[in-house]
Parts: sequence; structure tokens; C-alpha cells
Amino acid sequence: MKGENDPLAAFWMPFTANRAFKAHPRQLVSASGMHYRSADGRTILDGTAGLWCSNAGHCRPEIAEAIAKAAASLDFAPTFQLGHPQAFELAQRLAALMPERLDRIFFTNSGSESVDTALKIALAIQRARGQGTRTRLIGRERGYHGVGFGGISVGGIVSNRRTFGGGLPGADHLRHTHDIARNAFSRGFPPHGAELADDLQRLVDLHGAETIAAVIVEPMAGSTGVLLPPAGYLQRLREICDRHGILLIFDEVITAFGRVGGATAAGRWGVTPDILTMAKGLTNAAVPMGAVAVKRELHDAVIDSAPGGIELFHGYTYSGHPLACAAGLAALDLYARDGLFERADDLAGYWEDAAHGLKGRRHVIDIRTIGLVAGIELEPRPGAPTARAMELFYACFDNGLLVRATGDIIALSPPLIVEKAEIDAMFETLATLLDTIA
Ligand code: PXG
Repeated sequence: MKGENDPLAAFWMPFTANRAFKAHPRQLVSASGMHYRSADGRTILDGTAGLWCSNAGHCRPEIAEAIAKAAASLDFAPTFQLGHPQAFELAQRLAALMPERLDRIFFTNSGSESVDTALKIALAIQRARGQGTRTRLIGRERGYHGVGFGGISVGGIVSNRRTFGGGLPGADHLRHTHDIARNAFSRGFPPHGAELADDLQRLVDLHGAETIAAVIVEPMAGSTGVLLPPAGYLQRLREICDRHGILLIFDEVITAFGRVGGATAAGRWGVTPDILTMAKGLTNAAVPMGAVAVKRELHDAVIDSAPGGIELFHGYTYSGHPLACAAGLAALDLYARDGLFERADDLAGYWEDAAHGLKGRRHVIDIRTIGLVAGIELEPRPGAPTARAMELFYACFDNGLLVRATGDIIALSPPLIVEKAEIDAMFETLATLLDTIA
């Protein structure tokens, strides 16, 4: 890396190969609707809604205006022992979108904070219910729950964990559900693997249910390559949690706000967790914000356990920040006005057919879609895992298409305003470029 006069040196970029980026920088300078504009003046079709977050497309004027208005009228207000009307309004609006009874909302500023908040709330609930021995938190292999110490402890990605010590004591993991041998190229929920939920029973038998506070899973694992829940898996996990007094947390940082149709995957797929995390699409990503939805009676247990005092010693300076609330309210208005959650459902069939059009192309060993998400798994290059997908990512960018590469999987998750012609363009670009990659 270069020295003091390098204008790119100071920014230590997150989750980035800094050396490679700074040798060949790819910068975005503006955005509108379905497109980014690059520093070298090209238009880039956004196949990923930024990082799975700009669900209504970029720079929507209604959101920009709401943020500007908030910035000029109430730039900041504490939410510790004080409040402001838009925070209460947004919480109420969110509660109305959540599955039944998940209508108590805690605000955070990111997905990672939502996850750590959800884990802490789970511990507080168990304690309030007289179950203080339940301190163990269970995640899943190949799970991504952000980068806080809680999130990496229950997360299941080795490179996110190995540098940072042992994590939370007692955390354990279910096996992941990814099974190309049995499920490759299946459509909808993969047919095989519901029995993998029984791994939770195995951990109960191993550790004792009285030590387990909660299980956290992404209903659909996004970051690690669009890993869909096998048919019946989430229902089975719910049943095992109920049998043993274990709280079920769905990490919906990616899946909420229309990505799989409906406001949440829980609602869309008919399995209700006890706690649900959100972020990303909550404000259409225009201001950082996350939230945690908690079942009313579980929230009440915590509130009732501390009459008179602060019930939960947790919160962030920026919980319910006025600019984020303004952006959130405007985003929810847009989602409703333009019917964007339904749009993911309406387009899902077209999207699935377009994605599966890549079947038989060079390197492609699996294709998975649900809602407006697609994972295209490539055969790893011998001796150089991840190189093939990374090359394809660079080739796409150079040819005007933004995709995500994770491992040897290309993930697509366009803004929900995507048109059929743009869907065609995405998969045509991928089809062409797959032939050019060694
Ligand atoms: N939980 C889930 C399920 C996520 O996907 C987080 C928590 C953390 O959110 P924050 O806001 O703290 O980053 C995430 C984030 C990718 C990608 O390319 C995915 C995420 C973030 C950046 C890139 O798949 N997910």
C-alpha cells in the first residue's frame, strides 16, 4: 500500500481486499433508480440493490425530501427517557407489518446491532421468565449475523471468527442446510433437508434445554450464497423450540421489506419467530437504521420484571434517530404506494425462469431463487476456490452490471422496482460473461 500522498490510503475499507482495490479502484459517484454511475462515467445496472438494501431503488425523491426536512427541523433527539413523535410512529407502522404479535419494536443502527440487541433481549426474556440458567445461544454453520461479538459468535463463517478469539461462551451451531448433491437446480424450497432441523434436538440432548436461551437463523441465508430453507425445515425448528422453551430468532436483515415477497419471510412463509431482526430495506438504506421486533408477551415479561426502573439496560445514542425515522416512514410509504412487496411475488416466476436459463452454462453447478433473490453457484476452480466468481464479479462490473460474489457463488438481489427487460439484461450479461471466464 502506498504512502502519505495516496488519496486512497487513509480509508481502511470494510470486507475489502484493500490492496487490490487501491490498485484498481472502482468508485461509484451517483445513483438513481436501478442504476449507479461509476467514476469513469459508466452506467451500472444494480443487480444487488446496493448491499441487499436499496429495495425501492436509489435516490427516491420522497425519501430524500423527508430526510432533508428532518435534518432542518429536528436533527437529533435523545430517546433515552425522552422521545420524538416520528420514532413512535415508525415503531407503530413497523409493528403493523410484522407477523402476528411481533409488535414491540427496538431501534438500532445496523444489522449487526440488531443481532446483538436480539441476542441480549433473548437473555433478558429468559431471565425475566425465571429461566436464568438459559444463557447458551445457538446459531448455524454458514450463518451471517453481522460483525458484533454476539453476531460472530453465533455466525458460522470461519474467516469472520478466526482472528477474534473464542466469542461468547457456550455458543454452538446447527449444521447448515446446503446440499447440492440432493437439491441442485430444484425450484422453490429445496425438497431435501427438513430433518437437519433435528440438529437442534441433538444440541438439546448434548447441552440440556435448560442451558439454551435462543436459536438464531436467517430464514434464507443471504451472504453465504442464497441458501434456501429446505421445505418444512423452519416449521420443524419452530416445533423443537416450542417443545423446549427455546426462543426462535429470525435474522431478517436481508429478507424483510419485500425481498422474498411480503413484508417479512416469516409472514410470507408462515413461520413466526419470537424475535425478528431487520435493517437494510427499513430506510431503503438511505440512512443507517435497524430494528428488532419482539413478541408482545415476551416484551411484557421483561417490562413487568422491573417495575419502576429501567427494564432493559441497552440502547444506542442513535436508536430512533430522527433522520432515520423520517427515511423509514418515507420508505414504508413508497413500498406501500408502489406495491413493492407484492411486486417481488409477481415477478418471482419470471425471475426464476430467467435465472434457470443459465442451467447448462459453463461452470454453473446450481441455481437457486426465491422472491427476487438468485444464487448461481459455480464449480470452484481447482486449487483456486473463489477466484472464478470474483473474476465474474469484476467482468460484470466492467460490463455495466453490479452483482455480488461470495465464495464461488454469484448472488443477485435487484431493487424491487426492476423491470423484466432489466432482468433479461442481467442474465444475458451473466450468460455471455460466463463463457469468457476460465
Ligand atoms: N444479519 C444478516 C442476515 C445480514 O445479511 C447483517 C446481519 C449485518 O448487518 P450490517 O448492517 O451490520 O452490515 C447482515 C449484513 C453480502 C452482504 O454481500 C451482506 C450483508 C452485509 C454486507 C454484504 O452478502 N449482510
